[in-house]
Amino acid sequence: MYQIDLSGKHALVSGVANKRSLAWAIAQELAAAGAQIHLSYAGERIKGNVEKLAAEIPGTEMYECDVTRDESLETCFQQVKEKTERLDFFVHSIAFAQKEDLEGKFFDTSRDGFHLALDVSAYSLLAMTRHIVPMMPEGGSIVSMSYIAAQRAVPAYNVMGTAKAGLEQMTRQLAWELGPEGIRVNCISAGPVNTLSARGISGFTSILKHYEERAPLRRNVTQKEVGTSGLFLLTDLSGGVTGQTLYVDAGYSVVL
Ligand code: NAD
Ligand code: IMJ
Repeated sequence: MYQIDLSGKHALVSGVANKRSLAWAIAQELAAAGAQIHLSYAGERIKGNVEKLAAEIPGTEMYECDVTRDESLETCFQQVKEKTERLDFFVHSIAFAQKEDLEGKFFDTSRDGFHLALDVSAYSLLAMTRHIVPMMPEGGSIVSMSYIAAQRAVPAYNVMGTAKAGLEQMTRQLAWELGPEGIRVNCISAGPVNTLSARGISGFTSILKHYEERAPLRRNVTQKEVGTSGLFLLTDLSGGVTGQTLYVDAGYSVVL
């Protein structure tokens, strides 16, 4: 029987807000394979939620990390280092744009709105990776979360598409830079999943229906499927894979 044993391995997973979060799906798969889980969360407002989830996986550590603030990043990684000197896996599952920038005209995006979306959703991968690389002296694996709007025009996704295009480019550039250190860097381009970040979007239900009709599998992907793909990209199962964007979208992206 084939078994993945991650006991003794440490994973830092960012972006858990509640039980629907894609980050939580990946954390659950890592934990089921035996990894020690470290969760970073955005702030006080969601701490209670994350505490309840963390309690489901005994031994899980939690750290506050608002990626827009350098002091918060510093404090977070100081605290992580007090718990573990080594990390094997890092999951970046963070995105944010102002609501108004996901509704109006793309060309009306303000300078501040553009900066905020790119700062939270793309730059934060660099800022966190900078802290993580020294904690992966014997190699490791990094995964972030993208969406097809990085490559295609998608109604209303606007500045988030710019951020995801950046994230996919950063995945390739980091893969090149960190390959010699034995660190692989990939991203998952997920089909739509009903999470906090998706459900507020006007017309989200019709987007789910559109995927169901058009995707080769004639259905939407599940949170669990994003979780198991995360496990694949993080572990040696995907040993030869780096710099890639893996579409976990029921095949939607291959169809005209
Ligand atoms: P989610 O709302 O559960 O996760 C988004 C996370 O970003 C939250 O935990 C939130 O706290 C965090 N965040 C926002 N601002 C932050 C900040 N300043 N500092 C730290 N954290 C911050 O929703 P999700 O759908 O699980 O999103 C996770 C990732 O998956 C995002 O990158 C998203 O773009 C991507 N994604 C989602 C879908 C989907 O349909 N749900 C599809 C493709 C890609
Ligand atoms: C988001 C906006 C527009 C269309 C969208 C999405 N589609 C999907 C999403 C079709 C699937 C969800 N998604 C992939 C995201 O990355 C969402 C990011 C996001 C969501 C919000 C909502 C609340 C808010 N700011 C946000 N910032 C980023 O205030």
